[in-house]
Amino acid sequence: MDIDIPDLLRRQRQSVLDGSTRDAVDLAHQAVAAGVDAQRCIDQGYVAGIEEVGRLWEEGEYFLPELMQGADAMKAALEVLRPALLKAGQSAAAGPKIVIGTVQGDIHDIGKTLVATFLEASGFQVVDLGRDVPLTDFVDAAEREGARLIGLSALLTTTMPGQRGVVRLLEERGLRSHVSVLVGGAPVTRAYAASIGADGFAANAVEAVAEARRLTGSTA
Ligand code: B1M
Repeated sequence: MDIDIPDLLRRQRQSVLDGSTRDAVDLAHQAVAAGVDAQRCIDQGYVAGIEEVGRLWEEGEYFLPELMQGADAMKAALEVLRPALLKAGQSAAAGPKIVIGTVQGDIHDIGKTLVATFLEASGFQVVDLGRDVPLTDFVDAAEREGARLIGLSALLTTTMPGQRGVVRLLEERGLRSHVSVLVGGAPVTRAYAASIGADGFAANAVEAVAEARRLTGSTA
C-alpha cells in the first residue's frame, strides 16, 4: 500500500499537538509497517509536534496538562519506533560503555532517551539511569560498570549546575582522568560545557554519537 509520507508526518506532528497517545502510536505503527524512516518520523513528525507544544505553552495557549499529554503521546510513539531505530543501526552493543541520565531535579527524559537509543543503535553499551538521577548515582554507576563516558542531560536552567556537580564529584573521587563527560539538553551550549570542564557537548542525538565516538576513540 502506498503511503503519503508528508501527510503521515503532518498527522504525527498533529497527534502530539492533540495529546493523543492513541493516534501517535497508531501512526508510528503505520510508519513501521510501510517502512518509513523512523528518524524522519521523529524529527519531522513527533519532535516538530512537541516543539510546537512547547511554543504554545510558552505563549500561554497550552497549559501543563496539554504539555504532559503531548509528552506522553510522543514517548509512546518513540517506544514503537525504537526497534526500527535499533535495527537501522549496527546494534552490536560491544562498544564502549556509557552511563546516561537526566540530572537530579529534572524529569525531562524524551531527548535523553532518544540520545540513549541512538548510542545503542551505534553499538555503545548504554546504562540508562533514567531521569531525576542523584549526581552521586552517575559516578557510582560509572565506577561499578567500568564506563568510559558519562552522558548528562539537563532541560532546565535550574538543573544545568548538576552537570558541573558530576564533573566535580569525578575529580573528588580521583576518576576524572578515566571517565569523560558529555553534556546536552536544550539550554546547554558548547560554551557552557567548556566552562564547567565537560569533555564534550552535543546539540542533538546524531551529534551525541559523533561526540561519544570522539571521546572514547571508538569506531562503534
Ligand atoms: Co518542560 N520545560 N517543564 N516539560 N518542557 C521545557 C524544557 C521549557 C523550555 C518550556 C518553555 O518554557 N518553553 C521550560 C524550561 C525553561 C528553562 O529552564 N529555561 C520547561 C519547564 C519550565 C518545565 C516545568 C518547570 C513546568 C512546571 O512544572 N511549571 C516542569 C519541570 C519539571 C521538572 O523537571 N522538575 C516541566 C515539565 C514538563 C513535562 C513533564 C510536562 C514534559 C516532559 C516529559 C518528559 O520528558 N517525560 C515537558 C516538556 C515535554 C517540555 C518541552 C515542551 C519539550 C522537551 C522535549 O522533550 N523536547 C520543553 C520545551 C522545548 O524544549 N521546546 C520544555 C524534544 C526532545 C527530543 O528534545 O529534550 O531538547 P530535547 O533533546 C534533544 C537535545 O537537547 C539533545 O538531543 C536531544 C535529541 O535531539 N540532548 C542531548 C538532550 N539531552 C542530551 C544529552 C546529551 C547530548 C544531547 O549527551 C548526554
